[in-house]
Amino acid sequence: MAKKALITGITGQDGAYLTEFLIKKGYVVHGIKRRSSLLNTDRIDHLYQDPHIEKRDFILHYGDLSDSMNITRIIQECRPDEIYNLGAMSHVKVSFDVPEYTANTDGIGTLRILEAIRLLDMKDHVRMYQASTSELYGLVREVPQTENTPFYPRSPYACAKLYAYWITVNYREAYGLHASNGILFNHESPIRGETFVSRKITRGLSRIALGLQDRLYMGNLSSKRDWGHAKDYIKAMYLILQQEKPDDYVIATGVTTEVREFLRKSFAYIGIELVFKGKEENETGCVVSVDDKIFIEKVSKEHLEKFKSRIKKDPCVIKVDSGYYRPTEVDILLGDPSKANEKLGWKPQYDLDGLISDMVDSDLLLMKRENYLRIGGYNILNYFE
Ligand code: NAP
Ligand code: G4F
Repeated sequence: MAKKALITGITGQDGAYLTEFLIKKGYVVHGIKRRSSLLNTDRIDHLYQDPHIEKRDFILHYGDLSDSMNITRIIQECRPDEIYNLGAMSHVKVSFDVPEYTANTDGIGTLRILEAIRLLDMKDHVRMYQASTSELYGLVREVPQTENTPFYPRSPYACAKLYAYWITVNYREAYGLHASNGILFNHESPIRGETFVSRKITRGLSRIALGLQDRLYMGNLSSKRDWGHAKDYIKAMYLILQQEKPDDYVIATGVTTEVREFLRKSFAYIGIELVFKGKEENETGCVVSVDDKIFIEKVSKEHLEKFKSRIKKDPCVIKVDSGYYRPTEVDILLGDPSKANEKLGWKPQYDLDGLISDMVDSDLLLMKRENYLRIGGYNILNYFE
């Protein structure tokens, strides 16, 4: 019998990669998607199977983490061997705008799954993964952060995830559930949501190079993150659930980088050298040189001259807009993944340069398509992410 996995948040970045990974391993994957007025399954459409086919290994259910009866019914019907709880309102800045919704989905949503497992008497049958986060460390108590570093959440998102973390530990200790937390540091990819900083940069850079946009407005350039690739991180989720005993693990690369440096590296990848001047709201990132050969190889010869003539008039392609600042910021995240290295045998394959090249290559392709549409007379929207 094939193993069955149930994934909440299957339409998200991690849900999509994990589904692909588990199907390749021979799993039958069930996923919970939200009803929306427009289809929101872009990231998993390539896996879609006609519901009329008899033996499917990919099945979607309508549902929502705010609806306990729905969650309980789906778990009862699927009877999964493994549950990956990835569903969440996952944007830190947005959580300040929708704090109650975030607490309900990200915090109580986790409780709803744990309670369903308990009430359905499935604790000896099912293993559960909780998508915990390095945001729990917030105002960090030590650098680097390990499984033993105390938490100090700095946003409604992190507070909701703090509850989810501890309720997972509590159900493990109180009822003997095989429930584990993966404390994952930031992980990105070509299918990362467009409003997270990495994707905002790689999309914005591609649009600037192709003349679809003049500049990028950014928030805090000095914060530091430990960035990895989502393709590596979903493997850690799987490994955590294959352990005989449930436990909590830090998943990180062990390298931290400023947002400013992420920008510099991304632009350099297509041959544009940026220099940053000024402070805080007055800081700008300006083009000081262009490597023609690299730009032509990555973008095109046609766009090189146009780009150069544009930056002659205004070389400052990065400006700061304090509207993107958060009421309370997490200044530095740096994870120590030693436990995961040793116990799970997990090691990331991608470094930051590999991540950036994957994302920029993919966004350049996407934006070239936008440019063809523009040339064909279609209306191209401006994005303010
Ligand atoms: P993501 O791309 O934002 O995906 C979130 C998923 O949750 C989407 O499928 C979304 O559905 C779904 N969702 C949102 N609200 C829901 C609700 N009320 N009920 C059911 N589903 C809901 O996030 P991700 O980057 O893949 O991250 C996966 C998980 O890991 C999240 O829990 C996140 O908080 C956590 N995490 C992420 C990172 C990271 O760096 N990526 C690091 C640590 C922890 P729609 O598509 O309909 O919006
Ligand atoms: O990309 P971000 O929005 O990610 P953040 O806040 O670190 O959260 C992500 O990682 C967490 C793991 O640590 C996850 F739990 C969470 O679900 C999410 O996936 O911002 C990264 C940094 C922040 O310090 C932010 O202030 O980049 C800074 N930043 C600077 N300018 C910006 C911008 N962030 C965004 N989103 N947009 C900007 O223009």
